[in-house]
Amino acid sequence: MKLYLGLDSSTQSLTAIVLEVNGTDARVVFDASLSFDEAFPQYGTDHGVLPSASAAHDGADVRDGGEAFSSPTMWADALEAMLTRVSASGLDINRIAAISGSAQQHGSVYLNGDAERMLSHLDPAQPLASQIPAILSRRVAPIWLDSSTSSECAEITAAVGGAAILAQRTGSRAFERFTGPQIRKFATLDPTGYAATARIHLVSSYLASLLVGADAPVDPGDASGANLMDLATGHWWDAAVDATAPRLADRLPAILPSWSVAGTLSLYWQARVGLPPARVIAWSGDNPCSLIGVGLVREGRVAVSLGTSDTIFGLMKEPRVDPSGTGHVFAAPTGEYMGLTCFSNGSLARERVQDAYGFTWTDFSRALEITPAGNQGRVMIPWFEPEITPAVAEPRVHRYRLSPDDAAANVRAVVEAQQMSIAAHAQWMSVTIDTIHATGGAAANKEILQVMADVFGAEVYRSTVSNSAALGAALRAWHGDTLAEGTPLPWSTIVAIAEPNVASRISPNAARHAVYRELLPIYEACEAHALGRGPDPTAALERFASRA
Ligand code: XUL
Repeated sequence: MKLYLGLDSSTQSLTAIVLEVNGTDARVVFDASLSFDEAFPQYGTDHGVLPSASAAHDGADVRDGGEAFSSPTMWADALEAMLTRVSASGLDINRIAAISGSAQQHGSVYLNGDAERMLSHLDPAQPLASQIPAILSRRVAPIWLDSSTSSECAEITAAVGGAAILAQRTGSRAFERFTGPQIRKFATLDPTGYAATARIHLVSSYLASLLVGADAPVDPGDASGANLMDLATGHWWDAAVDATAPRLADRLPAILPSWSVAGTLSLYWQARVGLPPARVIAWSGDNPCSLIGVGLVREGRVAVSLGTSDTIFGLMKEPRVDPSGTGHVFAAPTGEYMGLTCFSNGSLARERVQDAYGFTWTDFSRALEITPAGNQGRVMIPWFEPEITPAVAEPRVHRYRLSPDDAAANVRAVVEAQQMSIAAHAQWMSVTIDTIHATGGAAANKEILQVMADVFGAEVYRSTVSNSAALGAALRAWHGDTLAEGTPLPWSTIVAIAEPNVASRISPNAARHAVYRELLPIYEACEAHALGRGPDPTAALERFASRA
């Protein structure tokens, strides 16, 4: 029975999952995580991010606020620690046939001209991390939490002919955290550092390069988080590459399909931790890997993650693009596409309402139970924090026909607003959603999931997968290995392990779904009004409240 290793280098931690595969059955036989802050205090990270003082590195690269960096050396340290753990796990590691990985998207790692040669000659007598500084042309890596590149976004957008063209070609308008604007900022503010850079990797392709001891490709899934790839062709898009930085094309890795074999686990790892010469399948971003890890390999199934922020994502057969410019289209590891839209007022907004009334989660659920669907036309627009979707810089909570004193109605209002907002802002995907896999902390709340089912008119299942990105990486390793062996398995077989438990199913109620179908356009009118783009919707809400 073969083993497949999936790694997930996220913002705060490195996770490894090992699958044991028997024919078409897979089971998890190893699952471990290490937190960067706890395991590597010497880097001084806070939730995986370097403190700004230490990020005030080489002098040239510091500008006002919004910057977020992490350490490529720390990620390498974590990789070695985790592979050592896998090796010492008691598993028969010689059965590891393939390894793949997932990484936080958008982050970039800058390697110098010696890197490729040095990666192929790593010294197994020395820890990996001690050999990393010599291959870097930039000590730190900007990551997705960085919001400091607004001017670069504007410059790139103008140079390619506008936001609509950039979104149409690359899947997203320019976003501060995306790799292209980050590269432009480095090239502009530190031209010497940029000149010394021979290769710019994404976090995913950097870590894959460390495994194979060579320059690994990036996959289309992660490359589509760069504002640099032509989504339709899966190649770097010359216009965006040229608009971003001088001679950037020479510095970007090759883009190869997600299932490509990037190489073999290098002699360094074989000698240092005793792992076998397993195939290394191209790494991808955490969102494309999660798509697989949650089992979303057909259009119509989406995941809604109720975490710190709320996110909806799902497979799309065609690369449709969000005309409002808030959603993203990434390439999917299946060779298709995925849509993703993120909302920042997730758990935080739910908790703010809970705290305002001194409610426990039981009280919160009870409030949902005793209030009717549609909340009698009482609506909240819950922008407690700046919102990503729709873009709202100045946070403010808006209430329509809703008294702040009515605790139960406010609980229902926040939950209904979140679900209607997710539904409204997922319409651009043009996917008929029949099944939702709910993940994240708040998915434990059955009453919230009932509102979700009723708003979407879809079956909702609580996903039991705890680290969907690492599981997705392990499943991609399995899939890539079967292809390389000439015995490919269909994706539906590969993701069977992620199938949620039927017992967790929550079905929509037809009458309540009809209420939300009527309310949704009025909710959108409330949002437009709150954004200052539409008339006061109170009269429409009065009519809604007095119906039947
Ligand atoms: C997606 C995004 C995050 C990162 C970090 O666009 O910025 O989900 O991938 O996990």
